[in-house]
Amino acid sequence: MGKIKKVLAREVLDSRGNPTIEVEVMTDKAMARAIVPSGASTGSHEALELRDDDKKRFGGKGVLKAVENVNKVLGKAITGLSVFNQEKIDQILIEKDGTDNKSKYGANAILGISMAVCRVASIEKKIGLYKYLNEDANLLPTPMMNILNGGVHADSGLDFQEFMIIPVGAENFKRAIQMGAEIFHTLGGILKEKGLKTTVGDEGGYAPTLNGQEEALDLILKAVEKTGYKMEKDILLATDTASTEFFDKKKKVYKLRINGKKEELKGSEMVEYLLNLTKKYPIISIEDGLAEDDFENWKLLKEKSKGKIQIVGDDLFVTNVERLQKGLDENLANSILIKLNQIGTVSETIEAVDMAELNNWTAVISHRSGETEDTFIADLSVGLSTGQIKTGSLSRTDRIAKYNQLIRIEEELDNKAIYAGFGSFYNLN
Ligand code: 2PG
Ligand code: MG
Repeated sequence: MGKIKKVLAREVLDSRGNPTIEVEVMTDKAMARAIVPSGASTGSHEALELRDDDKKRFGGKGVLKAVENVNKVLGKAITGLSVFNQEKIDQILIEKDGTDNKSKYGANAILGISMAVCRVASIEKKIGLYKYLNEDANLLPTPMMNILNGGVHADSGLDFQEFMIIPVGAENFKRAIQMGAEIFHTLGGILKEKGLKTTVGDEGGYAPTLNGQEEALDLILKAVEKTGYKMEKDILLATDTASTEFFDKKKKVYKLRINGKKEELKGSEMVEYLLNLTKKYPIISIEDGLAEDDFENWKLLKEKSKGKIQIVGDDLFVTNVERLQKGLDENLANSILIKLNQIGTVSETIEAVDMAELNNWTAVISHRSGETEDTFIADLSVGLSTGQIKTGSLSRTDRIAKYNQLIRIEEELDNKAIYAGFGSFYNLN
């Protein structure tokens, strides 16, 4: 029962209209498919996303090589195996590739298979994917909703990539989504009144032209209040500064606009700038406040924030247990962002979450800026009981699909469901 009969890959499109890989895994009784997402502000230590580099197709972004690797090599390597043996299948794929960063066959090719295997196994068992990951799972994650987009995800002129609201005070997940959507629409109204753009960026948040981080945060505070919610009681803020993107490696400075003025901040000044923002605004979580290899200043930020702020490593850790171990040893953060395609298999992703939790760090399941209709990460966040998910704004179906799946999961769990809320941020290490 549950033996893999066929594995089939094809090229489809992601939310930015770029090619990505979809994989189908078939058994005698069932079939499941998975689509792999793709980042824009990628860390240099991520597993390799294989692209064709054939400029005649999709500007070189085609994934036909990865598709062929699944159809001709990787699929055959796991045909006949039981879909219930996720770890063994992932191990075979890793060994078949044989490189440290999955560059032979592509992390996108490998991950597509890994996710589809996991999903078809849940279909074989006739249970939800989240339940297949853990039959006792009942924790709904607190969503971090990116309602203002900047950095490489938008043309807003904002250097910080993401400005997120977290409905910590909601009584359940469904209510959290309602709160987020109401605030998102109020913010749209405020921007319109001010004559600012209400078009959205890659993750569905507004992308108005603003003169810096403070203006963005002030607008969000105004929107929360005008909607009738209270900062700190109902809503906390988070930011992904994605600092690797504006770090000048040669000069070792962070180049960003603050209140309309171009500034160059040394690492220690960047740390001060971030800490000052947390004093002025109720920011509970800062992701990638420093560049991916600026370890010294990560350490400084962690020390100076004194366990009051969630310090999340994304480009810093790239969902990789070796990088995470360094972070644990050197006390660089207290949280890891989790992205399946940074590492390339479901098993290794679970390993990274387990390692974080074992060390009392938080783990935030995350989408990529190039997403699809696939809702795997919604189930993953519940199945792994991480209590936190970051999956974009309250517009665009590639983001909303994940929220809708979580609404369904909460309904299925009925009175067993627990919404993480404030609990996500208790006991920060
Ligand atoms: C990030 C992600 C998702 P990207 O930096 O956290 O928001 O962006 O997928 O472009 O790396
Ligand atoms: Mg990030």
